[in-house]
Amino acid sequence: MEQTLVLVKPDGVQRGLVGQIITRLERRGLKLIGMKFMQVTRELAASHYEAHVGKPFYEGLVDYITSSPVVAMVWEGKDGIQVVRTTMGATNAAVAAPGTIRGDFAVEIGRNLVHGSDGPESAAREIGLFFASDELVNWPREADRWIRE
Ligand code: DAT
Ligand code: MG
Repeated sequence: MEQTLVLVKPDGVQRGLVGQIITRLERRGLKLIGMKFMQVTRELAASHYEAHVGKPFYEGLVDYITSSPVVAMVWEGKDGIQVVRTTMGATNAAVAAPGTIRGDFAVEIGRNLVHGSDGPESAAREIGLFFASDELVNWPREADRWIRE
């Protein structure tokens, strides 16, 4: 079972889309195991986005993610990283497929509403940045046998 970090970014909180974004992940069949409402500091943003240091959009990206609170979550599921990313849609919301979060609610790359880890290493690293291990809840879900073989 994979775990992945999801952020509802400041635009998602400010636009009142937290519930709709969570609903889409829930109804896909992913399981929520951690959640907090928080302000991202510049220090945390720098760690989270360290792969993008030096890129032309980096400063704007840090300004954006620290501009207003976010909802940070850990979701779990079989192929959970990929399932979250396909539910989110393409990074550039202008070309994200309809039916995805970005394709339905966003229009550009710099206000793309959500973050989802892009692989197992980044997921482990990012979950560790945002959550202590005792903030993640291991719980049995009765619906699991109707969601997975
Ligand atoms: P993703 O968020 O889909 O994993 P990413 O990790 O490549 O995408 O980039 C992180 C964020 O940085 C992305 O959500 C939006 C921003 N970003 C990426 N490429 C960009 C670009 N070319 N111009 C402006 N912002 C960009
Ligand atoms: Mg990424």
